[in-house]
Amino acid sequence: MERTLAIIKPDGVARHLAGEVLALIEKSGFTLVGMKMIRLSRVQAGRFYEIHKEKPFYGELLNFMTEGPVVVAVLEKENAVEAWRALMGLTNPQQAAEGTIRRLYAENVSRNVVHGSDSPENARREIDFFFSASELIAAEK
Ligand code: DAT
Ligand code: MG
Repeated sequence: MERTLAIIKPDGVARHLAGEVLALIEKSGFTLVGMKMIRLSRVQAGRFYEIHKEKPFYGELLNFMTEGPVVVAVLEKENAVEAWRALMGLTNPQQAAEGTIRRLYAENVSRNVVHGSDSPENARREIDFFFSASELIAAEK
């Protein structure tokens, strides 16, 4: 079993899409093993997206990610990282496949409703960024 980090971004929460997104996650066979709603500080958002700090959209990304609350969740499934990226769809909703969350709900490339880790290593880093061990359901033995 693998774990990955999902975020329902401020646009998703503000547009009352959190339930829809969680329903798609559960219908796709993921198990929720941790979840909370938080408002990111600019410092937190900056650290979370540090890999993008040289990108032209970094400032816009931090403005967006701090504009309202987000839902952060840890999802468990076989190949969870890849499976969650597949359910989210490509970054740009115009390029995202039919039936993916971004194709269904995202307004554009910067306001794209959801985040997902892009590798198992980054998933571990991102899960640790938001959750302590006691906030996660223990792995099945
Ligand atoms: P993803 O979220 O699909 O992993 P990413 O890691 O390349 O995509 O970028 C992180 C976020 O930054 C992305 O979800 C939205 C924003 N972003 C990426 N490319 C952008 C662009 N060309 N213009 C505006 N925002 C962008
Ligand atoms: Mg990414």
